[in-house]
Amino acid sequence: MPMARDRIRFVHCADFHLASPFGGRNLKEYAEMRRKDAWTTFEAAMGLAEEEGADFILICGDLYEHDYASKATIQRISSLLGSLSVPVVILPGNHDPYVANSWYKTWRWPGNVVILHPESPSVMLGGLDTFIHGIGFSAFRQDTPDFSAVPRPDGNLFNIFMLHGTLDMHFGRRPFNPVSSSHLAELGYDYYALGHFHNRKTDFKLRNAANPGSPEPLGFDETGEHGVLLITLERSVSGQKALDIREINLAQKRYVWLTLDMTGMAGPEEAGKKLETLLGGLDPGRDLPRVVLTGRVSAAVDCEHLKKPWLKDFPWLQVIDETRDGHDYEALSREQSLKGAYVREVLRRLKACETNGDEEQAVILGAALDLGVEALETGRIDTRFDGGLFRRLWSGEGG
Ligand SMILES: [Mn+2]
Repeated sequence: MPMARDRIRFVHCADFHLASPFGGRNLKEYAEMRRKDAWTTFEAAMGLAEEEGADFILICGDLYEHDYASKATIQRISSLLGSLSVPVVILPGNHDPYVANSWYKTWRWPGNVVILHPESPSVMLGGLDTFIHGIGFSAFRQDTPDFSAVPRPDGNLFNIFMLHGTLDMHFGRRPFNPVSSSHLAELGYDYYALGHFHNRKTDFKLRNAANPGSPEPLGFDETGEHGVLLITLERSVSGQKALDIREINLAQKRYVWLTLDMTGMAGPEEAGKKLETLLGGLDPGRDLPRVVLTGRVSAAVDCEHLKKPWLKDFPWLQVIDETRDGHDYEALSREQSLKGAYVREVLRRLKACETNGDEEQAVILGAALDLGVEALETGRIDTRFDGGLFRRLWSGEGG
C-alpha cells in the first residue's frame, strides 16, 4: 500500500513546568513574573504549530508540576490544547508522572489530546501515517526502562519514539530513565523525541534524536537560547526518511552569568565602569543577569552600591561576591618563614622580568605568587575563586 503522506512536520517540545514555584528565591513578584513568562512561552509554542502548519505537537514530559498544579492550571492547559486544530501527544515526565491522582488520569482532556502511559503507550495518528510510541514516567523516579515491549516500527509509516529520560548521560546515583544511543538506535525508529534535560541538545551520537530543553528556562543553570524544535520528516521515493530539525527560540527571559574580576581595581568607580561594560550589552526586557565578583581585593566590596544604578533596568540583578583578600607581598617578603622565602624569590624573579620585558613570564610568576602563597597558607588551591587565572594561563591570554 503506498503511503498517503511523504512528509510530516511537527512541533517537538518538553519541560514547560507550568505552575513551577520558581522557588529558592523567596521573591513573590519574581516568581509571578516567571510563571507568567512560562505561560506566554507555552502559548507561543502551541501557536507556532498553527503558524507553521504543523501536523501535530509532541510534549515530551514535565508539561506541568504535579505538586503545584491546581485545577485552574489544568483547566487553562486543557482549554488551550482543546482550541488547537491538531493532535497533541503528551508523555508524562518525572514532574507530572502518571501516578494514581495524576491530572492525566482524573481530568477530562479534549478529544485532540492523547496521553501515552504504560496501559496505552502507543498511538497511530490516522491520516498522517504516523506511529508514536512513548516511555514516560508513572512514578517520580524510574531506573533503566524496559524496551522489550517496544513495538517494531512499520517501514511504511513515520515512526516516532518519545522518551522522557537521559540519553548517553550516566548519573549513577540519580537515574531518570537512562538509555544509550545504541539501545535507542536498535529500536529502528525514524525520530527519537526526548525530554527531561533542560538545555537544548541536537548533537547526540544518535543523529535522529533531539532534546528541545525547557522552552522557558527555569534558572541560572539553564543559560543560552531556549524554545522548541520544529521537525520535518520527509520520505524519498527509495523509502529513506530525511530528518530536518529547526531550533525555534521562544523564551521570554534569558539567564546570563557574568564575571567581574576585581583584582587590582582602584575603587568603586572603576568597578562600576567595568560593570557598565558588562551589563551595557544586555537587553533589560529579556536578560536576567548574575554577576560574580572574583579576584583578590584589599578592601571589602559593597555589592549593594554596585547594583544600585542598575536596578531600574535589571530589578532582579544578582551580584555575588566571591572575591578574596589580597596579600601584601612586600610585608610577606619580610617574614622569616618558608612563605617569606618563597615570596622573596618570586618577587626577585618578577623584578628581573620587568627589567627584560618578559611579559609572558611575568604573568606566570604572578600566578605562582598568588597560588603559591595560597597553597602555603591553606594547604590547597581553590581554583573556583582564582578570578579566571587558570583559564588565562591555559589560553595563553596574559594580563
Ligand atoms: Mn523537566
